[in-house]
Amino acid sequence: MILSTLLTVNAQTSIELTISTAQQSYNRGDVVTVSGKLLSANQTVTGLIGIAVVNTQGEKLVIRTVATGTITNPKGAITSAYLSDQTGDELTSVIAGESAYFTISVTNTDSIPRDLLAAINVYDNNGVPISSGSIKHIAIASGDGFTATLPVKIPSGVAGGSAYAYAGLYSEWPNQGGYPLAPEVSIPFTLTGTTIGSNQLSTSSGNQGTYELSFKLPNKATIGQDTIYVTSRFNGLSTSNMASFTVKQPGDANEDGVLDFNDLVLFANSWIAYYEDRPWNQIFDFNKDSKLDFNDLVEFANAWIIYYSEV
Ligand SMILES: [Ca+2]
Ligand SMILES: [Ca+2]
Repeated sequence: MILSTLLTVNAQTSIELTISTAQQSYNRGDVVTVSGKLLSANQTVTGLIGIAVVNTQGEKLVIRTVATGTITNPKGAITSAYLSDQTGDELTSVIAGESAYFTISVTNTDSIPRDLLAAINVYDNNGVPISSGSIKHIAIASGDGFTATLPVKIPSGVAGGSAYAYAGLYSEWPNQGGYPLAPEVSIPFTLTGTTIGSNQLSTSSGNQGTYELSFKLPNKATIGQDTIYVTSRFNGLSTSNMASFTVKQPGDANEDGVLDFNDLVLFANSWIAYYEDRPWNQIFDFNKDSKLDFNDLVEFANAWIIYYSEV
């Protein structure tokens, strides 16, 4: 009797987080879109989703929080977050190739002591995640918090113009079972000293229990498998899920992770085959129009230039 009651309660409070990506494999430079739903007892609910994307070398590319609706009682708060100098004085722009500093103040608004991990994830004007920084303090008492100035290295050669950093607050890294404690705070700033980008910014959205996040893979993203970790906590229950996608080098027809003369030979062979109406390698159909023509040659040349550029 008691057992069956417990089982009923568990079924009613079950929590689930779904995740999917638009594609299973992406080329370097492609826009990746991650989406899913937060479900409690099979109904979509409002909560915070922590998202971490880790590449095949274990490096964190993305660390973000997306809400699936309007959050009313978070367990923590980011009371301020801004671009600053080393001493915490506010700035509006940073030069590519130099260190940036972000000053972030966080509070434990829960009734119990909590570990607080504050993270900054910086994106360039093309929506490419370029850098991150973090700090963790353990056992922060209820109502207490801290302020920290986090150094973040901004690589040279990133896309300049309007850029964003996102400040997040977690119980631990989402790829280590942590969940978000507060809605993320976006920090607009100007990135100078580099070529202006295409203003194709990273986007995130969430409503009615759903979430979506998009970002652009770096042109020099590590080839291999990236793993996406998503986590949430709803009504005292934690949940997590994961998915993965493969990162490929565009034009790498022999799939050895390198773009070189061997791939150029395969391109030439496909070109001849296409015009002789024989089977050809679809990997070279960059614009996905089922033709192999000048447009694809231009794309192949672009991939070649990017592959052999310094940044
Ligand atoms: Ca190759
Ligand atoms: Ca084509």
